[in-house]
Amino acid sequence: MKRITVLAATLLSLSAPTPCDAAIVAKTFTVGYTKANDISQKSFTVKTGEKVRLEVIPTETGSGCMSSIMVPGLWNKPQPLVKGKKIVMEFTPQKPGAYKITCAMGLQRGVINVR
Ligand SMILES: [Cu+2]
Repeated sequence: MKRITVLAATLLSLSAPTPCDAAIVAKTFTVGYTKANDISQKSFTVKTGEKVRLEVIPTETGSGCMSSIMVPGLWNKPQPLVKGKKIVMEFTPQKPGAYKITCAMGLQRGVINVR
């Protein structure tokens, strides 16, 4: 008579919820980009002291003047708009105001209103 040993290693993944990025990143915006329409949302409103994550997903590669994006005063490093390459800009506004969303040269394409 053969003995069959069944090793039942059942792991129950019922761990308690842990703090995740959602708790740290208060506000996330995800927008698209095309050459014709630029960013798909152009006006944003956030709160002072609130951490903001602005994601841009280009479906086309930008060219010329508006082929990069930045937010002077909040995100000062121009990011190139490249097809399929997600751009993530994270910042925590410290002062209220209307912050322009621009190209690297400073031409406005949108605004972030910090209340
Ligand atoms: Cu420009």
